[in-house]
Amino acid sequence: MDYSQYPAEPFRIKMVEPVSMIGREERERVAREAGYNTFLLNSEDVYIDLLTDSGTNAMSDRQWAGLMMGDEAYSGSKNFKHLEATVKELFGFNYVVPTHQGRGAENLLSTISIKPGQYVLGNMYFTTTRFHQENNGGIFVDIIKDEAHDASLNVPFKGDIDIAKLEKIIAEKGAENIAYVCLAVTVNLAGGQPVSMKNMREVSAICRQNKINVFYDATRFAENAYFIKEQEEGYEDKSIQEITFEMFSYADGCTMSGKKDGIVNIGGFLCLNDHDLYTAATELVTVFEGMPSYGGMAGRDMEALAIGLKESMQFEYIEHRVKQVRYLGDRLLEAGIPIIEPAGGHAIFLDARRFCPHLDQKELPAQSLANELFIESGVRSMERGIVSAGRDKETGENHMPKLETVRLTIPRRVYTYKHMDVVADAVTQLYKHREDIRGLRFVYEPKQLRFFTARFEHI
Ligand code: PM9
Repeated sequence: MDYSQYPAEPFRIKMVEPVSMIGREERERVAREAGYNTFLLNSEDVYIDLLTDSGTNAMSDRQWAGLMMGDEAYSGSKNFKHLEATVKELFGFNYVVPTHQGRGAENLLSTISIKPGQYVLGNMYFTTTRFHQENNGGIFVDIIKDEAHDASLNVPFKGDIDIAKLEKIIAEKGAENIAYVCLAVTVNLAGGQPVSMKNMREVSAICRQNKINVFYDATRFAENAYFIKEQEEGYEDKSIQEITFEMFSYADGCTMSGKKDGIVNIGGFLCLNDHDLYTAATELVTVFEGMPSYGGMAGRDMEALAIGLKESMQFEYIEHRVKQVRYLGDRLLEAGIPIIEPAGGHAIFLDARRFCPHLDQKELPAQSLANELFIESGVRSMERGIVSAGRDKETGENHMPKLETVRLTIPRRVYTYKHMDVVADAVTQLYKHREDIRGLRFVYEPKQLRFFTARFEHI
């Protein structure tokens, strides 16, 4: 192994959580009982859990110590003051409203910023984000560059917004009919692909000229900042903190799920610069989350998040984080496995279209592949294809995303390179008999965010 290409873990392990593997027959049984939905498996039946990097992170000794400093006053907790000061220092926004997790912030932002019938522009959709936008009468339009929809195209900054698409839709629909631009850093469903600083600067200039707000989905901001440092000219000598601050200087606010780059198990927040919007958010947060000084979070959790945000910007941490993900991608590519290229910041996405060319998209190839990987090896992953994409709100027809993928998501500071080897070997083994993978169909389809709780059977 090349230790500079794949740096060793920049931490020592102080506490462990034993894992074990059940046998293949049992895995077949529990997968069937879970309706062939990996979300519905019991954690204790899973060997290596790559379902998500959301809330599954290992906190540091400093964060655990922070939990003991929880000020659980109903209002005005000192941990809120710490979180607020940290977010203002790192991101530079005027106002911070805590929420129980990212979708709480999305609910607030969509409700206060979208008038029914307005367009919301984004660099590819995210499930909960688009749900809240559409639930508030918004019409979502994807304006990411076309490259992002091509899994095998290996080019940097595949998360960039297509400037021509942005200008075209403003000209066609009129700036007053656009609620805001939602710019995700990184883009989860495109494979964890980053957005370049150049693109953020251009988007901001156009939107400011047209008086359109730009709100970031900041969920994986630190990973995005690392890619800029590594790959964008002029940023190699800047710190992650400097890059982060510049990134957010081009935005009018952001939603944040602390469960990812905040390196905690729960929490999130909404940031805003505009005082009127902030006032509207504080009025609404009391209805859905709690007082504006806790927004559904315990004091101790706000403390852990304040500390985690700073830790995620330490160079040794974030370099290891991104390169560990890349290591898994490199191992899979060496074995000839089709994945989204280049490797993103939080996960490796198997390209189910090329993995299972014998299955039509309507036979849910990624859902089937995620299940077979669990049965083969005890490794849990997540479908990110037609099932996740859901149905068009107007027509009721299935969205048919070009990317039909299975996400192997790496929790932060939880698994080692050896675990990545085990995962790569498991996928490689399955690839050898991939034509045995059978399609699935729904037996229960929830009306919204169907992927979480749907149930399936073999065709
Ligand atoms: N992401 C993930 O596994 C957890 C829920 S969906 C399976 O990737 C982005 C880019 C996310 C995200 C959650 C949220 C919502 C917003 N934006 O889960 O509500 O990746 O904290 O955040 C998940 P919360």
